[in-house]
Amino acid sequence: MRYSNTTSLLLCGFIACALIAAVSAEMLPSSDEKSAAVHHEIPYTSGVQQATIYLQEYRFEPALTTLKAGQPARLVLINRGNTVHEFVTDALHGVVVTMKVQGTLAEMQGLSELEIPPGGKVVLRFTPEQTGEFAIACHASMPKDHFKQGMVGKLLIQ
Ligand SMILES: [Cu+2]
Repeated sequence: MRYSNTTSLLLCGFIACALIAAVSAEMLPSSDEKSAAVHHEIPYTSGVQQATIYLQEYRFEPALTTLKAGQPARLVLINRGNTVHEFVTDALHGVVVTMKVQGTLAEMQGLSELEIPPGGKVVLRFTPEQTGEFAIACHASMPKDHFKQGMVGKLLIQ
């Protein structure tokens, strides 16, 4: 019961703690919904840049996503493949990221790796800080090595 749907999305590094906290908070009675571990999504405004990246066998679509530094961003990651895919990047190192997964919100300092199950959708909110060209990659290995199959892309922050 403790590990329900949300476990299908496995997280690594910094975010593991944040997700566990968020999942725990989700289980609390509604009066406790405003637990410190769960943050409400930043309200949508017209100043938010938006992008969607689809993950599938064996590529990111589009392969290149461009965001502006200093402007709030909403980045949607959707696995439309038939196997688990990863979103691995250095672009969000040290950046405060609010992540929404299956209705659960969590805020974390930095994000380096996400594992997204088939049909899974993750919404990331953050303000890109550092400009540069950052690789995004999938290092999943089932049924074969996704990285070797060419599952790499770029996040260009200008
Ligand atoms: Cu993959």
